[in-house]
Amino acid sequence: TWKKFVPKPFETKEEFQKIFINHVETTLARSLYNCDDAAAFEATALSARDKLISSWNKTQQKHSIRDPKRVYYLSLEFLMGRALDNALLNTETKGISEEGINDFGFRMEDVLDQEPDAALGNGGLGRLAACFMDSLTSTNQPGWGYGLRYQYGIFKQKIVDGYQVEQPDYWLTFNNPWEIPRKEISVDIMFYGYVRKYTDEVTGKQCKTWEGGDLIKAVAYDFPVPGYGTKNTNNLRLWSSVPTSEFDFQKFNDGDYESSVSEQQKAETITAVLYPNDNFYSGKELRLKQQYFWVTASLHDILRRFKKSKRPWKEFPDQVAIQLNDTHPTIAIVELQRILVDLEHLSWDEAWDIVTKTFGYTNHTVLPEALEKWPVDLFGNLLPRHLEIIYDINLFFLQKVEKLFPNDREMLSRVSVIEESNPRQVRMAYLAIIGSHKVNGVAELHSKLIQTSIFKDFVKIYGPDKFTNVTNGITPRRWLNQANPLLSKLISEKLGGYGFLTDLDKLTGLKKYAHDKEFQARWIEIKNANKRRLADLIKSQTGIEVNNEALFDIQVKRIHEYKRQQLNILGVVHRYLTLKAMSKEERSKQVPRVVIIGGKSAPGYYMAKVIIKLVTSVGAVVNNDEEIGDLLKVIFIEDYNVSKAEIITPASDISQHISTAGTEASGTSNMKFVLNGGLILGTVDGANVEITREIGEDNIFLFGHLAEDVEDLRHKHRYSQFEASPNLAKVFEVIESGMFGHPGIFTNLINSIRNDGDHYLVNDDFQSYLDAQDLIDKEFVDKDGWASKSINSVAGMGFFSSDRAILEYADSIWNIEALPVEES
Ligand code: 26Q
Repeated sequence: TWKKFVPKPFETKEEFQKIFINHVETTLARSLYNCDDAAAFEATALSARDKLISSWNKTQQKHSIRDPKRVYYLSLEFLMGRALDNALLNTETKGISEEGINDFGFRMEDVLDQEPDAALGNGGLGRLAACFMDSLTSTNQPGWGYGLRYQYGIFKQKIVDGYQVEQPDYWLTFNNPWEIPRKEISVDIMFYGYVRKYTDEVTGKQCKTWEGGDLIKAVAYDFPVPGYGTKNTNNLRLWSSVPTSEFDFQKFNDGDYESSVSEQQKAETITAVLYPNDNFYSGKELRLKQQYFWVTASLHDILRRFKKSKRPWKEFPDQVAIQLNDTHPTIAIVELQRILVDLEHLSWDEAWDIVTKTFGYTNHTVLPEALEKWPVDLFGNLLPRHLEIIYDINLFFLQKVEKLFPNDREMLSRVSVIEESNPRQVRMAYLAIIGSHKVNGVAELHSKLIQTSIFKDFVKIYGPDKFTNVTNGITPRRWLNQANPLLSKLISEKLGGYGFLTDLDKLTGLKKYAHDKEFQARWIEIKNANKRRLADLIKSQTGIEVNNEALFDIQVKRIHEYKRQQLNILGVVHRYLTLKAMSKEERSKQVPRVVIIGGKSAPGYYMAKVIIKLVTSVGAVVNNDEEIGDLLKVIFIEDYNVSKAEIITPASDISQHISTAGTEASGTSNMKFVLNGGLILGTVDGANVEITREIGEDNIFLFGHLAEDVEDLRHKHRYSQFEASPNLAKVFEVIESGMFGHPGIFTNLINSIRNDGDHYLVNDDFQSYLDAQDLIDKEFVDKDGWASKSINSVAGMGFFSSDRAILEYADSIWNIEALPVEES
C-alpha cells in the first residue's frame, strides 16, 4: 500500500533535520554555517512542503480514480496570509521541527516571521475564501479553488505625516516555496476579435464562432492546501499570464521587432496587480480582462477533467459544482454557455439547463456602489460573442418574465440584464442570478435584506426557494489554534483534547467553567499575555508604550464610511473632552483605555483617507497630553494584514463592529474576536445578530438604530434641518477650533455628517454609541463578571466555524460528499 512505498518525509526531529539540511545544502546551495533566518525559513517550508506533496498526490489520485462530484470555488481573491505555521500545525509537525531548528540555533518565531503574507485579497471576501479552502480540506470535501496569481498583492500601507501612503507589495522577490509551477498546464485565451456566422456543413445549421482576437497564455501555479487532522490535501490553482509563443510575424518581418516584443510583454500585465478596492466597483477594462482570463482558464481546466470521464454532457452538473464568489466570475456563466453551444454544438436549451444547474452565486453586499455593471460598448469590444450571448440570455429571460407578469413593462425594465442608462450597462448580479440555481447571502439579516430589496423582483419571478442563506464562518485552526495557542491549550485541557478544532460545537463544554474562579484566573492571565504581545508590537511600530491594565478597544478592518471608523474616532474625541473636564480626583477613578484602529483605505477613496488622518491627528494630541497619561491612548496600526490580525485578534477586551445597520453583509472579524474571548461593541447588523443569538444578549454591547429604520431616517435628513446631538456638536466644535491640526483637513468629513444628509447615520447613533461605551467602562471594572461573559461567549461560538458553513454549502447547494483518503 501507499504507506509502504512512499516514505513519509519526517516523523522525528532527526528525520526533519536531515531533510532540512538536505534542502539547505542542495536546494538552496548553501551550508548550515551560512544559513540565516530567511534561508532557515525556506528550508523549513520546503521540508513541510515535501510532507504535503505526498498527501496532495494521494488526494488527487483518489479523486481521479473515484471521480466524485467536485466543487470549484471561483474567487478573484484568496487572502491566505502566511502558510508555514499553518502547514506545520496541520501536519502536526510544529513540535519536532521547532526542536530541530532550535538545535541549529534558530528561533521558530523569527523563522516564521521571514515569510511574506500571500495578500492576494482586500478584506472579508478574500479572507473568507481562504478560510473556506482550509475547511474544504479539513472536512475532506473534493474541492478546488481557482484564482489569479497576482505579482503584487494588496499594497503595503505606510503612514507618513499622519496620512496613508501606498507602496507596492511585490511578494515574489524570493523563491515562493509553496507554489508549484505547472508550465505544462496552460490555456490560450482570446480577447477582442469578431463573431463570424457560418453554416455547419454536416447539419446545415446556422452557427457562430468567435475569432481573430489577441491571444494570451494562462499558466497554472498550484498551492497545496493542508487540512487539519486529515491526510487530505486540496489544491488552490492560481493562473498567471504570459505571452503566447506565437510571434507576431507580420511585425517581425516588417522589421518592427521591438514593438512586437513589447506587445507581447503587455500580456504579463493582466495578472500583475490586485485591484485594491473593497466594496467598491470600478469599471476598468483591465479588471474585466482579469475576470475573463481567470474564468476561462479555470473552466477549460474543469472541462478537460470532466471530458476524461467520457460522460455525456447532461451529466456535467452531477460531476461539477461551481461557486461564484460575488459577481466577479459571472462571465463564467456566459463562457460555459458559449462553449456548449458554439464549440460543442449542444442546443441552446440543453446547454442552458446544464449551465444553470452548475452555478451557485454568493452575494456579499447590498451597497449600490459595489454592484458590478459593465458599459455595453467596453464589454462588446473585448468579448463580442459573450455580449451577444448575454443579449440572448436576457431575451429568453424577459420572455419568461413577460409570461409571468403580462403587461408589466416596469418589471421588465427593472429586471433586465441590460440597464437602459447612458451608457447602457450589463448588470452582473442579475446575470449571476439568472444563470445560477442558488443565490445566497452571507448572514441571516443580509440574506433577508437582499430578498426584500435589491433582488426582490427575482424572488417574485423564481419563487423563494432559489434564495437562501449560508452564514459565514472562520477557521478555528488559524483563528484560535494558530493565533492563540495559549487559549487553545487551556481549552484543550478542559475539554479533553483538541477535538474542538474540528468540531467547534464542543466549545459549549466551557459553559460549566464560566463561574469557576480558578479557571477565570487562568483565562484572564491568557488575555493579559496576549495583550502584552500586542503591546510589544505597538511599541516596536509606534514607539508608544501602552498600559496593559487598560481596556484594549480595537477596530481593525478596511476603512469605509459604512463601517464608521469616524463614529469611533469622534467618540474618542468625546472621551478626551470628558476626561479633560474632570477633576484629578474624578479622573483617577476612570478606566484607562487603549483605542486601537487599523485598516487600509482604497487608494482613491478620499473620505476614508481623511478618516485615517483624523485618527492619527487625534492620537498625536491625546498621546502626548501628560494630564491624560495612560487614561487614553489612540493607536493607528500601520499596514493591517492577516499576520498582524493573528496578533491583534487575541488581544481585545472590546472590539468594534459598528456599521450602519443593514450595510455590513456579515463581517467575519466579529467572529474572530469573540472566539478569542473579546467582547463586542456592535450594531444590530450582519452576523452580529446571530452572534448575539448564539452567545446571549447579556454578553454583547449593542447600540444604534435598526436596519428597518434606516430608510426613514435618511428620508427625514433630506427634508429637515440637521440637529446635532449635543455631544457631537461639542466634538465638531473642538475639531473646528483646530485642536487636532488645521481644521480645513476635516471639513469635508464633518460636512458629510452635518450638511450632506449623514448617509451613515453617525449623528443619529452617536448618543446611543456613547451610552454603550459608558456601560462597557462600568462592566469592565468587575473582572470576574467580565471573564464569565468572555467564557460564555467563547462557549457559544461553535456555529461560526467555517466547517459548518462549508458543510451547509456542500449539502444544500453543491450536493457533494466528503471523500477522505485513507489512514486519517
Ligand atoms: C469589484 C469591481 C471592481 C473592482 C473591485 C471590486 C470589488 C472587490 C472586492 C468589490 C467588492 C470586494 C469585496 C467585498 C467584500 O469583502 N465584502 C465583504 O465580504 C465578507 C465575506 O462575506 C463579509 O463578511 C463583509 O460583510 C463584506 O463587506
